[in-house]
Amino acid sequence: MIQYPYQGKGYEFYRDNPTEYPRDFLQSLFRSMLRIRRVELEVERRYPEDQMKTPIHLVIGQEAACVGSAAALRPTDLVYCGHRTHGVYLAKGGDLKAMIAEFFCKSTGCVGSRGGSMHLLDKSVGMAGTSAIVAGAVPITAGMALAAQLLKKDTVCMVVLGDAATEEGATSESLNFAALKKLPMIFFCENNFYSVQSPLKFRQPEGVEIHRRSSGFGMRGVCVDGNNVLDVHQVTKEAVDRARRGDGPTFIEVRTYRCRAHGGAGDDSATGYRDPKEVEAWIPHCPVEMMSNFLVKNNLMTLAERSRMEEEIGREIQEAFAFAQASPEPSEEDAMTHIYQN
Ligand SMILES: Cc1ncc(C[n+]2csc(CCOP(=O)(O)OP(=O)(O)O)c2C)c(N)n1
Repeated sequence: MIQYPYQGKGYEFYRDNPTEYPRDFLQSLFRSMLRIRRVELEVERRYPEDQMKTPIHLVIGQEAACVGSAAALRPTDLVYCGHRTHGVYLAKGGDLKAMIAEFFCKSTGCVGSRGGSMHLLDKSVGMAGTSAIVAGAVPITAGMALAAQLLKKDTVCMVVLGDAATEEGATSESLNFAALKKLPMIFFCENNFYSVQSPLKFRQPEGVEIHRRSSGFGMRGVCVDGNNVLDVHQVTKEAVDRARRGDGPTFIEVRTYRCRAHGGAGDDSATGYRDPKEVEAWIPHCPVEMMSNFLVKNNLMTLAERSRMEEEIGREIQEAFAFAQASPEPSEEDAMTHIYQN
């Protein structure tokens, strides 16, 4: 029998009392996950055409982590994340057309074609930035949280990091500093058990639980099933409330699974670093389908409502690609803007 890396209660059932959330809210969580999934599938389908001149890191399988956490934040709260950006950016409210245009290196891209998929940002919704340097986002977010604290702003700052980013010194330093200063910050760790093709078991001592490390820094650490959007939302909301009250940072570990290759389109399990059966074993725990089943079973969404969402999202995605492809290339003069020289 295949051992799942983690079997949270979300794999068997959702929260005991699902109706504590309004129907509209529950549907919006589902819709947001479905939208990310559909965008990712379309990006993946078109990627081999080689028109998108950017590396990509698909988030298929990890949608609940992106959506559940972002839904606990206000638009004015700030999020910074690593290289797996698409889901976090969209969940935080980033503009889809500008994201796709960025992939196509067009002037209408969210950073004017300067960054590609690993440097998305949309300040209008608090998507403060993303970084290709593993753990690079962590001290930057601690700095943003320090600024918010010093300026007495009511802002919570969340960094989204992978399990490998917890192995970097910058993360340890930031944990210490954030705990010391009681920063209004959340360390949101998406543990998908892999760093490129290196499984966690080759990188960290057996028995280590990532979220427990934070207690060594004097910081609260919690862990939930990252494929259960309601559990993710619940723990993030608690962390946000604590941070806003001035009670300091929280480290959240959510356990989830990357269903595609580390980078690019398709699955690379056949190269031998993970058993393709492990990937298959996660299919029944798909965050999108689990939430869909839960909503339908509890009469919180009809299949007709889901079909309508699929249609609307499908149209929106086609429009975003058409917009990106019809957009102009950046001009030569534009290459000289935002450049610092003294
Ligand atoms: C400082 C640094 N070291 C190495 C790399 C190469 N690299 C890119 S992504 C990655 C793995 C990151 O794994 P994780 O943080 O768990 O995130 P995931 O890809 O699983 O979402 C590595 C080692 C890098 N970009 N930056």
